[in-house]
Amino acid sequence: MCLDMLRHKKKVLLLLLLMATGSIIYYLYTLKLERERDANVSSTTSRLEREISELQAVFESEVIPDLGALGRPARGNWTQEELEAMATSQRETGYNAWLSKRISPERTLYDMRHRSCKKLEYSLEKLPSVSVVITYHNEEASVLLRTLSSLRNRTPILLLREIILVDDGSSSVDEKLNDFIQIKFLNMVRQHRIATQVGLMQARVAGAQLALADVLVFLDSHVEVTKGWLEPLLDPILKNNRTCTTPIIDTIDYENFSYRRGKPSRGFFNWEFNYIQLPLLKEEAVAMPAPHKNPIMNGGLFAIGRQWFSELGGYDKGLKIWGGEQFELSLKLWLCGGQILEVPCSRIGHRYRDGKFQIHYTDKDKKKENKIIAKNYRRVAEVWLDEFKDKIFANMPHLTVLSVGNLAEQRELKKRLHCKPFKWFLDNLAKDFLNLYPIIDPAEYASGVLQSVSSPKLCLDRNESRHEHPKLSPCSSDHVFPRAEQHWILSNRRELRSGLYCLEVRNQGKDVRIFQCHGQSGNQFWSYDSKTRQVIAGQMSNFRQCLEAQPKTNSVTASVCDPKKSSQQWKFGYQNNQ
Ligand code: UD2
Ligand code: MN
Repeated sequence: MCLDMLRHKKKVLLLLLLMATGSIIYYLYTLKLERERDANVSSTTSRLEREISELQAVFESEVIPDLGALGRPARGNWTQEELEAMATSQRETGYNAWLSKRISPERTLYDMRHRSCKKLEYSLEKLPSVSVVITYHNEEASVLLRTLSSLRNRTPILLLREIILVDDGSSSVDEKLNDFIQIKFLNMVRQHRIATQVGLMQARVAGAQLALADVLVFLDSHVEVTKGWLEPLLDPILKNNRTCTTPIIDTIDYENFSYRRGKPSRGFFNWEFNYIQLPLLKEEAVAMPAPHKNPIMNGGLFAIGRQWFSELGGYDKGLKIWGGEQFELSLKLWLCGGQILEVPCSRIGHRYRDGKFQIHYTDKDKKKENKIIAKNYRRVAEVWLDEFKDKIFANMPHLTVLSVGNLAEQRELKKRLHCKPFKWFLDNLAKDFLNLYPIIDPAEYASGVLQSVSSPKLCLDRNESRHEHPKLSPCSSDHVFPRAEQHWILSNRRELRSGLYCLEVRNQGKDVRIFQCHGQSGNQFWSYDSKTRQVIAGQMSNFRQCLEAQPKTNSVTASVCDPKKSSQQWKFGYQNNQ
């Protein structure tokens, strides 16, 4: 019995010894694993750190600390050489790209919200999270990085599910920049490249299709968001999921990158499809900074429920490259049961471009681009403006000679969603609009070249090089979409316009000159008689004179009208009564 107990004790002891040894071995093993992991982690961290600093050297080494901080104008004691570099970069891109590289992507911005906005409190758990969709075509690295940094630095992390960055067929892929974005913003940014440019509309739709969050926020690639920008944009969507919200768009100066306050407004378009801003209604101004109705969004910066965006079919697939999509989406939103609210407590800065700088998204071929934009406009007018489309066509007659493509899908959608007519939009959202932009009955209108009948190789040219003196120059081959200096529009105000300039008579009709359009009729009043082909100046019959070609001097004069004179006869590129 005693012997048995002794044997048993020995066994227990042995077992205990075995267990202890096992534990020690296990402990040592885990210690080793931990050490290895630590070594791995620190080698990964140092690798990451190394990579970051290498890439920082590529993209951020020129940054001058505090330059442009708080959104102040970025000024410095620049040398002559530096000033020239700035001017060159601005000529090439429409903004001071040279300076942009020197302003920190993490720069601070002054909080310019209305004081009552700063007091608003939101419960972040209740607000939906967002997928920010940014599309770009050939965007400058420093600009893109500042856009992303501002988002990371000024968005509550709980609400920012992801940033989807869509490269819409930029001419070259910057692998280094892509790596830098991945490392710098870790798993916040998802990059998607579309190999061949599809235009901002379809690129945004592609981004939206990748999105995971319930709310989409679309932004241009050259913006900076400011403190508290997101929460007030989400609140109205939470209350009504067919709401689209827009921030106040502040201005980032294209020359010195200063951050300037934008005004609250109600967006609209005039009868030439230019985006315009109407003043707030009285009651809206009083209720500031509460959200107010925004008939037409500016286009680039807005938040919308993912589901609602998809029910609306995203953007019309026939819209290409750039332009007009803001009208399409806004009209569709309002007419098909939704609403757009501008939210003054949310402010985002947008860097516009120098107005003199023309956008070039199609291989620098301006003419091709104008045609694409014109076609986009025509599609929007045909589908959404009903009988009011004629008001647009009266000002932009060239739209009517373009092939508009298939509209069946858009019309089907309009029916399916029981969308209201455009008249409802005018009556309910912009009664003041018609007072500001009255509908003038379209008179005869025409657009394109003015080709001399007596010298058919020559066309009227606004003569960019010799200010104010129009001339005759060899006609562009395309008579409806000629080059800009030969493109004349007989507007429904009866101006003979080329861009911002108008043809006018001076010295009791002796001289014909080019001057900025003054909109006062008078010496800028013209008509075109399609029977006699005369271009006639003056409103009163006793004051009428006709435009006459002087091919010997390649100039034009105004003379007593004589229908037999072929030098007074002109062919217009396109006339509405043809
Ligand atoms: C305004 C809008 C813009 C858009 C445009 C009309 C604002 C602040 N901006 O002009 O969002 O609605 O009106 O269409 O409201 N892009 C592409 N692919 C292209 C062309 C452009 O991804 O083929 C990108 C471009 O890089 C930019 C965005 O689309 O991020 C808008 O283009 P923009 O900045 O030239 O337009 P913007 O601000 O002059
Ligand atoms: Mn833009």
